[in-house]
Amino acid sequence: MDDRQWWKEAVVYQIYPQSFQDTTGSGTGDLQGITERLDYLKNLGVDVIWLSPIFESPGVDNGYDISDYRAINPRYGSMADFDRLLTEAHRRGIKLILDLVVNHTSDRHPWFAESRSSRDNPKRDWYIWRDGFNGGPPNELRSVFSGSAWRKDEITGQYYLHLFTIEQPDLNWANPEVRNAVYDMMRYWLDKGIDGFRMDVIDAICKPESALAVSGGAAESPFGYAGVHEYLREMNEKVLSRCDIMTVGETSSATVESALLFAGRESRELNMVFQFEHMFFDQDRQFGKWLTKKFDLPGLKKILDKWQTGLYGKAWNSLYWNNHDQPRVVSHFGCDADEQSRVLSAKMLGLCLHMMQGSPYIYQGEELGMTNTPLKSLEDCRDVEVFNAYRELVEEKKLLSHEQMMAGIQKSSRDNARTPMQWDGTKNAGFSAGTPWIPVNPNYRTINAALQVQDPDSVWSFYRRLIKLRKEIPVIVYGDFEDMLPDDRRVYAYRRRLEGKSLLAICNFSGEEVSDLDLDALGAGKGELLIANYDAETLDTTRLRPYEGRAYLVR
Ligand code: TEU
Repeated sequence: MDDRQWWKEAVVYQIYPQSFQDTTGSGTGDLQGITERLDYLKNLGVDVIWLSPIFESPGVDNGYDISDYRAINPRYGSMADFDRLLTEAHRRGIKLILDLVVNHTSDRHPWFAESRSSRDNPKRDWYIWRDGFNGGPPNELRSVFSGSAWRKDEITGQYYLHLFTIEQPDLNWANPEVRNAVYDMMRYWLDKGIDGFRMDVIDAICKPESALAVSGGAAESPFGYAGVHEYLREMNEKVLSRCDIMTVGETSSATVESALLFAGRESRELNMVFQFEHMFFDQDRQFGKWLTKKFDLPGLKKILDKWQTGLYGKAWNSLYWNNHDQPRVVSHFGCDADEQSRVLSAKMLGLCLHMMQGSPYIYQGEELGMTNTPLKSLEDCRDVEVFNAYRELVEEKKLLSHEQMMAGIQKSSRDNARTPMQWDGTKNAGFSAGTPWIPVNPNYRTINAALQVQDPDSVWSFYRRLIKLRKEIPVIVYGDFEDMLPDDRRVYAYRRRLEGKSLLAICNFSGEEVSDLDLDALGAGKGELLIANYDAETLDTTRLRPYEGRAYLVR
């Protein structure tokens, strides 16, 4: 068995504070609201909460543009509110990790104000400045949020690098002063008692010269540049290794090979990483998330199989379908066309993920089977990524029609994940007594926590049972992995084995009945049924009903 660690056995719940619970009527969630909902999370059974950024920020990218790493955004409350939240979480045995956003700061951070003030300011080299080329940007590097990754600053006439919005200038990690300032800030929060970090864009913090050259031409992307490992080993040695904490890197460039470095048992960098292959696999090569292909289960299985087997015994997987950047999984990989399909597919997706090897992450509302939200016009949207992409693809370059872009926004916009948590059927789903910063999903009267917490057949109760199983059955956490039907286009069936025990998970991703599989041959007949999304007495081994999910323990 892999060496036992608490973070390997933990289930993490991601909270997007802006949309979780508002207690002041501001229309924005706050820390007091999270504290008031801790018993809900304890009841669900999660072990760790990850808070998306709560720090001082102008909010251009909803808090991923930080202007003071040691101050709480007053929209969310005070440092006393944070201290109370941390105390109350720990009192309930729930750990708390923060979102470390140090690839870039806000352009309103004092560090950047100094850096941009003059070419010889002592903090000039805390950010990445280059001369232009022939009257334009230094090179053709592009921002993730559309357009050039270079912005000309009139004060000194040089360009600064921003891999995201122009309001998010990239820090220069090659400068040891920057690294030490980040490490000091990390220690500040660790000294307050937090239990770890989720590290934003951590695979892009090291920029090779080939990404920054003043050439006017193509430039190498910094995402995944190998130099990052030197910085992470230093961070581990100087900060992370001194505490019993959990760390997860957001690494959209990660491959199994690089993950073995980021999260390898011997690599002394991070505990695990978020890979993105299963999130990107159905995206268009040219238009990315704005044009997605039809769902392809074999494509998804191939990726997840590779990660399950590629890291086993060498590194640790994170497991997620959702976060604040992804559309709701029941709308993305399941079916939200009718209530029965929504509930069945939400449970099946939960079972498929939680029976795998790795630490599962639940994004707020996923445990309710929350769906994408109607985004019929740009007025329904709030995300800077959407507005930048629409301007570039529809208005400037005319590469997509308005209708094509709106269809892509409906399917893939991050706003789908950012509508308020649906607590109950009262005004604004119980999220706020004021006007929510983003409209509540209109289906909140039928999809909300109040309806589900008491209902043993709800998605919420199913997720609660999945979490409980993980605590009771070691093969779920530490077992190996084998895909039993790799070529089947409808069904994901895999086996986990550990010390003579084996677990079998069978998931019908299709809305059709499947009756041509020998489930007995897979071991279904001999096993003890652990959990299923149809009534146990109706199961048989000759068929799988639409979106049917089952897990068996085969002794
Ligand atoms: O996201 C980084 C990242 O990989 C994004 O490009 C992500 O793929 C994109 O948002 C999907 O459309 C992190 C944060 O999770 C995101 O919310 C921030 O906007 C971004 O970094 C900048 O901090």
